[in-house]
Amino acid sequence: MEQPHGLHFLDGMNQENIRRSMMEASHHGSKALNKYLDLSAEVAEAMAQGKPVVALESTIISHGMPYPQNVETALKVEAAIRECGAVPATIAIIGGRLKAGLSAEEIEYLGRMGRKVAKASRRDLPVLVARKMDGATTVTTTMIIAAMAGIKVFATGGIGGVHRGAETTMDISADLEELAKTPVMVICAGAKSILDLGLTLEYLETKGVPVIGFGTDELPAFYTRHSGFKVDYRLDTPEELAAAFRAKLEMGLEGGMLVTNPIPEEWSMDPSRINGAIDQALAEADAQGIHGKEVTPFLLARIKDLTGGDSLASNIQLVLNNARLAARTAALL
Ligand code: PSU
Ligand code: MN
Repeated sequence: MEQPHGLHFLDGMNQENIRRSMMEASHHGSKALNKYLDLSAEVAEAMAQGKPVVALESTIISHGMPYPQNVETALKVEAAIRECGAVPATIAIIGGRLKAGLSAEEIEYLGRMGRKVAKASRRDLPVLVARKMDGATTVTTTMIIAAMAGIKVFATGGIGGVHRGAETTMDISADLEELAKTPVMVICAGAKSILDLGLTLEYLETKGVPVIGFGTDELPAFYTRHSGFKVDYRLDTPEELAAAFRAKLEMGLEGGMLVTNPIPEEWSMDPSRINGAIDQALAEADAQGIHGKEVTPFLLARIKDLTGGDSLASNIQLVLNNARLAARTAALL
């Protein structure tokens, strides 16, 4: 696969031209299911042939990791999915088009733009599309676009949830609502303790979202394998994940399924160190009055800085681990 371009990739080029050429390139061979949706040629072909496809989000690229590791990771994750015999469909909004399947240039573009790209949740879609803008998709919008494209399995790092202090801020991620209504299996490494994990599980229970531990009875806490909270069910194989999700779909039960896959032991972090960084980041966010959609990106960036980049290395490994499980599971659906 082509490596990300060097630092000069966007220099001196008019952004509008780049966007137009990217759109023309990916209009080719795309099969429109929804008039706003474009599948890449590779994803369209895989869907037509019934090959396994795994959706990937793009906010993790633009807002979740720094450049250039974000682009390198996104390409590595795609390669890992291909090695497992599935086709990756990285999802984003480019020039107002909903995209399932990005080119390496589009991934580079989102990675370079970073937090200048709109972080697009469900409420952002109408205006971004009407204005022909770009947007990086969160778990929520990646699920929406994956479902439009007919993709059933989605791998990411962490999901949004009920924030600590939500009883006064009402900061509850739209990701939880989407899991309640959109039929996509989301494979993640649990949730970071920037969230209130107990309240997040209560919310998911109310909304009827199954929370599965892959090979564990305990909800993993993203950087670590332990949170002290139990999952609803432990399933041990991709076959069991596929069977449970198929049963859900065939019963006509709306909504998705949350699979939490613990970070591999060798990459898990020391809990007291990571929790110290999380507590400090939370205190800084509070002192600086960070709120709304800025909260999660602010915390992710601060945690990375406070751990001297170690959290980034763990983050990359857990995403790869989730991508491989997603590819194996998608092959069974
Ligand atoms: N948690 C992570 N990494 C991420 C995100 C969350 O560990 O990159 C991103 C995902 O795109 C998720 C979004 O859907 O943040 C949630 O944002 P909010 O809390 O504003 O709903
Ligand atoms: Mn929020």
